[in-house]
Amino acid sequence: MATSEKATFAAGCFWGVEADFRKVDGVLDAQVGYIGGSVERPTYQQVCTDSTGHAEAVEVVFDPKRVSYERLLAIFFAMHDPTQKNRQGPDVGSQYRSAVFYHDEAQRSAAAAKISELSKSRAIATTLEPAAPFWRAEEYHQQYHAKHGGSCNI
Ligand code: MHO
Repeated sequence: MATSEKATFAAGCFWGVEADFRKVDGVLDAQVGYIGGSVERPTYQQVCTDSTGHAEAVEVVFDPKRVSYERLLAIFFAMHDPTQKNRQGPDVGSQYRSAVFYHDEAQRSAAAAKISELSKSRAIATTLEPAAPFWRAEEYHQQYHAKHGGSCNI
């Protein structure tokens, strides 16, 4: 088993998503960025307009011996409301969509299984998308909560 793997999730404003994943045991690193759109090197300004197709996302590097991908999926679904389509609380637009960007077939099938399990009790809006180029966001967005304190949805 490799010593580290990547997982990429979108769950609304990426500030809080990064902070939550950084607290997880076995998560080695995390960065915020944009994924799943059509423009190269998008800026926050561009992504904000909801015209590039990108989602605000977090790329997590984890040690699979310490935390499983399934556990990261469970944490992801618990940290946001996956029933909201193209929004998360006050933040509205496809850039705030709930999405799992899978890096391989094992991740795709684990995420698909989790989505179908959750779908038994409520309508899940989470999209399952292949990992595409991940564009690291501007430095001031990295570890935003750690730098500024506070939480999201403001
Ligand atoms: N409602 C938040 C969203 C920021 S997030 C990086 C704000 O504008 O403060 O999309």
